[in-house]
Amino acid sequence: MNVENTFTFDFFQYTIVSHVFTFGYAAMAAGLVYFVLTSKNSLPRYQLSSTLSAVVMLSAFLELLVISQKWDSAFSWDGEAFSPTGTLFSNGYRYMNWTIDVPVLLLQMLIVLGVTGAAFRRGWIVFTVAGLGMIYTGYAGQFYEVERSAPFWIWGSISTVFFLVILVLVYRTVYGNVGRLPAEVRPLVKAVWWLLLVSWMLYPGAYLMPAIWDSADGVVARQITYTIADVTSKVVYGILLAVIARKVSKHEGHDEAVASDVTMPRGGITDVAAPGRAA
Ligand code: RET
Repeated sequence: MNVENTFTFDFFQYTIVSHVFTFGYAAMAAGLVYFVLTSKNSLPRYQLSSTLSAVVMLSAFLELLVISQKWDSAFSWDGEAFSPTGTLFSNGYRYMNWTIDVPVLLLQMLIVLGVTGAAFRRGWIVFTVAGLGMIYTGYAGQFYEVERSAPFWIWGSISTVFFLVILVLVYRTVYGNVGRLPAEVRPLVKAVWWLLLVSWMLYPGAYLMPAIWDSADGVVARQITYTIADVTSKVVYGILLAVIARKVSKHEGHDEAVASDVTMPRGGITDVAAPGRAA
């Protein structure tokens, strides 16, 4: 049972959540187009990362569409407010979506940062095991969020231990590999760490929201938090990795990466476009 089902919502609260969900799945659909169409701009060894971003986009698109439909059917206007219909809204779908997305997002990082061999296999195993441990213990805990009894706190704490393991390994992966990459992408690689840290921290924040702000407004804040977390940890993160992959590919002379660089001045075009110059 999630706290969403324990409140009635005024027109603004209900509608804002509805709109936020729509933004969420629209962003995933948009991301899907971007990742499919730009994957060839990088060397073949990085293209799997774009494919994996597309997998993340499709799974999140479907999950957010379902959750949005649940929201619509879980509440109806009774003349004064949107009140529960008896059909339950559930954040549990999110956890099932993370089962796919968390291991895949971390795998993408290993690919783009050029981790290979035994380090790649070890990283992939630790990320997957710790990721699933984090998700399923959190999933167990969220069933107790209404009463916030012991299991809510115990499962939440165990989940946090797995989360810390992941963060340590992400930090080591980023800072252990940044030096091998071309100088121009190093700030972007460090940005991967900061983006992941900040965007992933929003999820435990959303888990704790019922304990911090147990009201209809708290529900609105929680769904906005989840949506910001989803768009930053999946779409923005995927774009950042795609840009790093393209820049490294360009550095290594990959034709498509050179040709698709929109920031490179091209003689003829610059001449025509330059204002105040005789043709
Ligand atoms: C839970 C339970 C409470 C404690 C912690 C949690 C962490 C969740 C995280 C989820 C990340 C999800 C991502 C999904 C992208 O698709 C499970 C809420 C620490 C970090 C990145």
